[in-house]
Amino acid sequence: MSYENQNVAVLGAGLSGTAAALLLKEEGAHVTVLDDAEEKNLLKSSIENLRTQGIRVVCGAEATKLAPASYQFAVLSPGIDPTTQLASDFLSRKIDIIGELELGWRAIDVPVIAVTGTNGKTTTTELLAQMLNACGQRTIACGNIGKPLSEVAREREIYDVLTVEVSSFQLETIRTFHPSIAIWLNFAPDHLDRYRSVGEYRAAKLRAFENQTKDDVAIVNALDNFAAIRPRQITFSAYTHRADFRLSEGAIVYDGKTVLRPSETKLRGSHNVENLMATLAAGMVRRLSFEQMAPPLRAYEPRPHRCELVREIGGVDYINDSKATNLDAVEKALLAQTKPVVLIAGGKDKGFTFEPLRPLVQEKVRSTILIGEMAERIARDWSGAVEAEVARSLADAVERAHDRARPGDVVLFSPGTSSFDMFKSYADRGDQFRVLVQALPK
Ligand code: UMA
Repeated sequence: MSYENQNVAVLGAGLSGTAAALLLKEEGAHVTVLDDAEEKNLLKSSIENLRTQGIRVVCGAEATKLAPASYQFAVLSPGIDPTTQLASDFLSRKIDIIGELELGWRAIDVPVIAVTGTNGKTTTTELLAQMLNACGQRTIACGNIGKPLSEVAREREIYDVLTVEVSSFQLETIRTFHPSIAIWLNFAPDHLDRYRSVGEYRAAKLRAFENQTKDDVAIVNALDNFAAIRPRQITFSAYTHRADFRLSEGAIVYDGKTVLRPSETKLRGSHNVENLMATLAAGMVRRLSFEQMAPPLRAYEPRPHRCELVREIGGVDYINDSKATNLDAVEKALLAQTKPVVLIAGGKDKGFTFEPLRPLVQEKVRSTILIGEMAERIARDWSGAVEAEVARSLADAVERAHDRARPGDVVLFSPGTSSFDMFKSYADRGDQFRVLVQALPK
């Protein structure tokens, strides 16, 4: 698609904004990147690169003072809430706004597998991409996983299919984005600091199916309900037998036949069984045989920060689950534990209470150490259910956990909310936890 001589504003100078700006520039547009953070707080090399390519970059308070009327349309980065001044100035003047995912989609000519869900998106996207490549179908894991679709479009590599992790933030601003296969892993409350209700969050995610037709496929969790969508549905579940892919005597079964034993893979927990099921279903739609798919699935190494065993010290396992940024993820991590847990949790206030975890915490957790903005709130939510203490920092929390844990326990760092009150990202938070644990005495 050509944007020759169009004036386009790109909102946000992060990964998405940079990729969108470079793609638009290559397609002939006059591009201005607006970011309301001070320039000194942005990645210098990235801003310099944009300017070298002839892209105007305006940061800080100046960014919200430019006249939106001079732009034909704007591209919004997913992390920018459309109600912020930067975005709403465009919306109120009826300037067309699309998201970076939509921009990338318009520039590619390859079928897309979209992976969404509250948890498991990144694991499934990566698992699927590795499996497809191992089976000779050229693909790349991209989207919310870290490499924006617009960057993939600009690189012009040849792929048979793209494996795209899609977040609710990205789906909010699609128009024509049309995956031939859409995977819906699961749904649980999250991002309530951005959405007014759980229903609003779900509605954003459901847009993954919006442009699908009856010739497309939706691979969906059998415990969810999708009566109103058009694509053919393939269901999976580790919890009910009323699903196309289901569990029987520890094996994943399809059409009455065992297709894979999850215990032969390096993934653990029922949530990962469902991630494997969804991956097998997508491979099946792509006409792969289960015999072809099993070896790469068995070889897959889980990513860091997802129930990652960091170290064992004096009979205590230290587990980094920093990727747990919502309650559903903590629930899954706790359910996967067979030993008494010393739990480190807490972080940014995302607008939800930790109360729903109370019964499970009472059952599985011996002691909790709480950090971040939400520490006091969680202590109140779990008061009387479990011993709780508030730590001053992650270092203090790790030291306290080391003191509390007895041989045979597990210290589980599963925060249950995002990291941005104390860290750059969940990965930064998990890396810091790992370093602190490695430094503990034997
Ligand atoms: N900014 C503003 N005004 C605002 C908010 C942000 O100007 O009100 C600016 C910031 O100063 C910054 C830029 O916008 O310079 C950041 O944009 P962004 O938050 O959209 O982040 P990107 O670097 O573009 O990364 C985004 C995704 N981030 C979010 O959705 C928050 C990345 O997902 C994704 O990997 C990347 O695009 C590539 O597609 C991260 C994420 O946390 C991993 N996603 C959420 C999740 O998984 O829960 C949805």
